[in-house]
Amino acid sequence: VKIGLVTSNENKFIELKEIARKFNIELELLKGEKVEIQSNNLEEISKTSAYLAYLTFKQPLIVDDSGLFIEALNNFPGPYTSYVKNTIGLKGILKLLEGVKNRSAYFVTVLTFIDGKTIRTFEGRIKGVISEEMRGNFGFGFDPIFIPEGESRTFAEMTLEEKNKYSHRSKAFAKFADFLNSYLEN
Ligand code: ITT
Repeated sequence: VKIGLVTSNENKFIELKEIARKFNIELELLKGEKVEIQSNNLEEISKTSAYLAYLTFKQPLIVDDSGLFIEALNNFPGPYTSYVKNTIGLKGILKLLEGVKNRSAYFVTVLTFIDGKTIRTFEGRIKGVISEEMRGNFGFGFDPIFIPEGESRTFAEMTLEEKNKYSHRSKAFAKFADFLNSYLEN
């Protein structure tokens, strides 16, 4: 089967395409700016984006909405992760955490699937810690400062395949693939 992915972030597509391949799902990049409402709830944002994208593309598609939640910052930036990336950036986050002992954080991806008959969301989460400094050149976004649980390397120090083994995105996609299998049978 072929499913569209609406995103402006090519790195997401590269990751998801590889994850999808393992489930025999072909992902097609539908390049475009998603409409993102402002809300404190990632699921609500993801669902609305999917719905609005469907009105444009009118084909079975998914959108991926992700965020980084930092415990010591009361889960900031969460739904505002993209805005924070474009404003204070990774350096700004490291600065906010200077001298802070609790560096626990988690990444969440909420995938929404829509096809005109149904709309479903799938969540994936990975716990970890924020590193003391930026490390690594792979990946994108906040990867250079996020160390997943049980690892000593940041996501940006891992190959695509290694990151995919742990990532929030893979976990969300695995749930979606599971759903899609039984959905297509009926
Ligand atoms: P689209 O909305 O067009 O899909 P985006 O990059 O704006 O692309 P999000 O709003 O979901 O996507 O992303 C929020 C921010 O989180 C953004 O700055 C990303 O760089 C970052 N991000 C998302 N997934 C990430 C990951 O796996 N590793 C590191 N940073 C990530």
